[in-house]
Amino acid sequence: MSVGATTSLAFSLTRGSQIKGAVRDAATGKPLGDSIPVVQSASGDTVAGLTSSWYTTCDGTYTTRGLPAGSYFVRTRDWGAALWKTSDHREQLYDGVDCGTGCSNAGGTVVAVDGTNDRTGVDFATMRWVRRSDMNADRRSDILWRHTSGASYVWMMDGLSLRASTYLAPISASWQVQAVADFDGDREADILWRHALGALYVWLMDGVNLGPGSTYLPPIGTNWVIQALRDLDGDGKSDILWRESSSGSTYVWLMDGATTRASGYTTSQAGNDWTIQAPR
Ligand SMILES: [Ca+2]
Ligand SMILES: [Ca+2]
Ligand SMILES: [Ca+2]
Repeated sequence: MSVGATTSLAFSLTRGSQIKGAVRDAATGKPLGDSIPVVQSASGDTVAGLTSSWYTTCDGTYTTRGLPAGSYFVRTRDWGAALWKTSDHREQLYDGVDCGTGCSNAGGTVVAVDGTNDRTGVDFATMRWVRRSDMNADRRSDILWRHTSGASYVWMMDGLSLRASTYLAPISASWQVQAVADFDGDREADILWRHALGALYVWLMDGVNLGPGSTYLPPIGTNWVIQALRDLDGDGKSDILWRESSSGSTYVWLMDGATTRASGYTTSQAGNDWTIQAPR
């Protein structure tokens, strides 16, 4: 038996190109730290093992390293989608092609690199999924029924079909559904009730069940009418846009679950001869 060293195992490494960019929310411009830029070859194969930064960091930026010279397509992917959960943002193919989920390269702009120099500015501005009455966070709006007796019933929809259906907790017919919106940002719709006398109550839903934290909201006169429930500050939680019926004044509650985190008149006001068309 001989013992010795093997010599002259030489490597010649090529640096490769980097593709750099950022992913932001299209509506707010806020950086998205939950996206995964995916690099694919022109034939559609994912370029595996070459990304040292799989996901965007908290400032929304990303860098993929070690790319040999070639032509690539780059698209965003969401952490949620990667984990087989519901994603927050639609996927996007560079340059600006919105494709919801499962992007193909059709219509995308080629990102060419020479294997040495970096390519910067491969940026994305992606849209948040619109969910208005999605009770089970599957990105499909569901249908909430109310019977004349006061009973509430949900159809979990998938296109034309029902995935499931069930009654909700009983509540007096004196309470009316004001809106269905996601107040706590868990992607599952919550229910805002208003009593005939004006009281407000939020059901923070866990699917079709009442979750913890369901409670009354602060009192407000019945001359104030809910105009819309939308996310006005981009934190992923629906807020409440109020309008006073006689003056037309607009007032906002920024919500965090069933808590009014902040509130105030909008800094500009419009007279009653103006009607809000969106959001509604
Ligand atoms: Ca749904
Ligand atoms: Ca919710
Ligand atoms: Ca909000």
